[in-house]
Amino acid sequence: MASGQSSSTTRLTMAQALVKYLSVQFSERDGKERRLIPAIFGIFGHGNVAGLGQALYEYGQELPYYQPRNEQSMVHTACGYAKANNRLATLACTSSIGPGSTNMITGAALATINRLPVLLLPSDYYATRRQGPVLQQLEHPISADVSVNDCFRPVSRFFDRISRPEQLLTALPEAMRVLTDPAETGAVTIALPQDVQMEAYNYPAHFFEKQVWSIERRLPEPKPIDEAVALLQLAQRPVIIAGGGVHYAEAWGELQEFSQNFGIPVVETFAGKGAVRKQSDLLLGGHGITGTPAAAQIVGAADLVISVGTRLTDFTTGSQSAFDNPRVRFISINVCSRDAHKQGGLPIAADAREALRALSMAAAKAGIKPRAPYLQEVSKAKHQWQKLVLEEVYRPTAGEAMSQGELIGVLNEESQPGDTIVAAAGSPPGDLHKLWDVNCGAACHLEFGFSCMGYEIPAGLGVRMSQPRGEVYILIGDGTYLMNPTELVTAMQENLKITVILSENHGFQVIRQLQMHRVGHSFGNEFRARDAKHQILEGDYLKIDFAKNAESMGARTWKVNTPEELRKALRDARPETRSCVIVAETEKYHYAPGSGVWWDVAAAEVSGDPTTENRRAEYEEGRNTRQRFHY
Ligand SMILES: Cc1ncc(C[n+]2csc(CCOP(=O)(O)OP(=O)(O)O)c2C)c(N)n1
Repeated sequence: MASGQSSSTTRLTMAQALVKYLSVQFSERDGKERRLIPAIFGIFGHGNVAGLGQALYEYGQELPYYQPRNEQSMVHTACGYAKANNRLATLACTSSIGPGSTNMITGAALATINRLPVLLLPSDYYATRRQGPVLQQLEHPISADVSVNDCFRPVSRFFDRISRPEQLLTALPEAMRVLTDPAETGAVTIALPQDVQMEAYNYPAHFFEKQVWSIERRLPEPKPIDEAVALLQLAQRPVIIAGGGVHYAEAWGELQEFSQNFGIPVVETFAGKGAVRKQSDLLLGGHGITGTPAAAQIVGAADLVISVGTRLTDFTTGSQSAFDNPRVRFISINVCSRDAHKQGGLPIAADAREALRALSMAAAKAGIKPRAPYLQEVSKAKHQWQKLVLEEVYRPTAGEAMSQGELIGVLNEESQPGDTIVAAAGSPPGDLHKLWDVNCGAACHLEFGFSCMGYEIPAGLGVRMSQPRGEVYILIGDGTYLMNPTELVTAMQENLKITVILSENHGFQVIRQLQMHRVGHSFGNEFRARDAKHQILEGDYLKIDFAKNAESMGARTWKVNTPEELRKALRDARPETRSCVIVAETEKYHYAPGSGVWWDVAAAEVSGDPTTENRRAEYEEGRNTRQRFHY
């Protein structure tokens, strides 16, 4: 027993101890404390109703319970909440055994891939095994201790199974440590065998005393800072790629100062969208496959790429084709050493805010100055792109329905400081990455690490739980809406207002666009009936009344066809207290202008179809002429 700890104990079930423990965990950063896990979502079944369900009923005063419609969704809500809180707080999720648990696996993968903390509490088989195989148990033929929950292992940053109640004493502190470690965080899964949840143990009383987990700001070592300054001195064309780490470290001001003081343009990843918050001539917007041509041009010619808080996925590196300058060097600032070492660059394993501060001081001391001709070039690229947006993207095209670009233009104009826009899959996140202008003051919440269809509405609830005022806009395609609209019910139940803008273009059109590039034929991506003659899905477009569907769950709805109607609906929706769904008809095959960045999606190597053969030839040409490896 540690000194100062009393020997008194409290007799509780494992589930009761878990609830009491979570109720007194706090996080702290920069002197500010907050509850680490202020609420729990869950769907009960035989695996948790008499265990964790009973514990929440008796001891859950400080851990309010929320009821979602689907276990996958509740993990998305927790991720949305964690992202909106810059990873300083998250939610817990409890599910029953079997399908309830496995429904959470997609959410776990999303959390871990996006480096977002979530605490998952799937129920598990009977630890005693006295009762023989129970309902929903896997019964693995050669590994008797394996359950479906073992599927969480590869998608969790920490996994444990509590087969004795006292194991909580070591499992929970480790779970909290991982959740609050910026380099390790992700899904933390504690599987709870159904019988052990109800078993009692004499827990030490101090286990239930308030505990504060400090979220570290890892300081950079002086050596890589000096080396980075030496690279900056040599660089003629530096560029910064800003990732989600800028948000999580709340390094917005430091990033803008560093960029401004030394004349270094900034481009953004999806997670980094909005990293530069104030008007800046040096901000070139989203970069990569769905980025702006201005960003692609400047990154392509850069001789020094400074990544800040990004994992550098293929959408950013253009599958390693985006950095054309043969002398390009890389610096990577990242709290996660693995990410800092990517691209064979100079790693600065540190918190983004601390590293940018140190780098700024060292660069100023070394006399680094902006280079005027480079700044002119950057400014020219930016203004050409802005002109194209105003003259082409935000203008109607005769004979066509409203484009998604026009829709985003209106939404951007109607957004206000304090609003948040959420998107995750299909063309909406890509178009927002390219077009959304953060100068309206609204936050842009893009999940593109997993790009999971169905994240948007539940994540919007998580955003709303942390943002009581302002609109929470959710931009989704019709395909994504159909995959997971039901958290609208939770929105009504909890009075968590969200405003969904549904872009109705009659199918998985973003995938059809890719299909036309890499196959050359449309197949299986549009929402069309089976054609009687050819027996394929090329018949009439399906008639789906999305507004009625949303109305049935209690939302106020609009159907709009023009930018003016959309603007009016957005204005009507703002003062509305209920959740709103605006269904906007958009043009099927009208896309925003490309960035010119290549993406490695191969076409079939052999085919009897000349169109597909041509696509393969184009693909090989791209791969052979554009892709390079950096190590
Ligand atoms: C859960 C999930 N399944 C499949 C995909 C692959 N996928 C990416 S975008 C997309 C189509 C999205 O359709 P929609 O929401 O209508 O958007 P649009 O195509 O109109 O942009 C699909 C199927 C995915 N990202 N997530």
